[in-house]
Amino acid sequence: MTDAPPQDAAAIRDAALDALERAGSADALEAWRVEYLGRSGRMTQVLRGVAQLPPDERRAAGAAANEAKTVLEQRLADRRAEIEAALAEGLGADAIDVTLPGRPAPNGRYHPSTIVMREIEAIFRGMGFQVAEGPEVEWDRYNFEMLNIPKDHPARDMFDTFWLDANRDPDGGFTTLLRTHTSPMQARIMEAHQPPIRVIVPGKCYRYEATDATHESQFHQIEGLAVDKGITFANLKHTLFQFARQMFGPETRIRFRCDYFPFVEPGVDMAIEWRGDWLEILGAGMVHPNVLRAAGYDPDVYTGFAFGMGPERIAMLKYGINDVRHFLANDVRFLRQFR
Ligand code: FA5
Repeated sequence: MTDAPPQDAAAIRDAALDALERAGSADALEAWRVEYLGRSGRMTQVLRGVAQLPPDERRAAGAAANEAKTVLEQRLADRRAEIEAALAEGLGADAIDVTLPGRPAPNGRYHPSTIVMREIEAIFRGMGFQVAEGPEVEWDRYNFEMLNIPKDHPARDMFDTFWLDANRDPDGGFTTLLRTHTSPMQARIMEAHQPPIRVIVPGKCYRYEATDATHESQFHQIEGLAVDKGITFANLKHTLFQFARQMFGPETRIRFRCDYFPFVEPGVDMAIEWRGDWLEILGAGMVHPNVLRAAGYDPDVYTGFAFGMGPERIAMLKYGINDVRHFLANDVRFLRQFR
């Protein structure tokens, strides 16, 4: 309560309306309400002051004060609505439309070579093979010599080689290269371990090829090697037969034909029957006695089999890919077809 003389309701109303126009936020509106219409607000005080007026003035002053208060309340409500509408409009501009379809965040995928190599690895792991990896920059000694391919051996022509200039022998000949196959790991593994050995070796290989639909200069191979007492060609056949059935289906037929690789004897290539055709998928054979000997094994005690396959060629069969060059072209339209 205040003892101050009653103020002019109309003057306060006009000042209040003026201030209300300048209040531009919900907080400013609330401050305005407290100032004019709150418990001790200025208009509230005018109304209370009416009681102190002489009786003959009360009725008119009371009516004027009540009317002024009603005007202020009404205008406050309008102003509140205006500010809320402006706020909603502003929000609307930045609002998130939850009905829009989401922007896709594409997941990465495995490369088809990786998919096929993992599948092959899983099959051989299931048959008790370990998985090993070896260097892509290799010595002539492992890539050729220990595999029964001495210098000047014509079989070197089977492998168009990227030679490296890093090391030369005393005659100036190259001694290092990008491995042309995963077979050097046969020699490395036998040199470092004693039988029994059952291992597969996935990895990159390089050949100085004129590339075409079935030849890339970089590709993968998966080498297989089993060495023990009493390993026979029947073990090789059985292992590869089981592999083919798991990889290509339980009805898959396989065919072996004689082939020549200096590091096996006898040597074969294996084909599978695929959509009515026989397609070669790997080279294999019994580890040559010279290779066992070079690694320090006695070929009269130990025998072994080895094979080498190209996962890109296998992926081409499985997925119907018509050109090996797609694998390294890095075209996402090709790559996103595989998962
Ligand atoms: C070899 O490389 C032998 N080391 C395989 C082997 C291992 C035989 C153990 C006996 C015992 P070959 O050159 O055929 O063999 O290659 C084997 C596989 O590698 C081929 O069947 C093919 O699938 C793949 N391959 C070879 N060259 C290329 C190439 N340029 N592009 C893509 N894949 C290739």
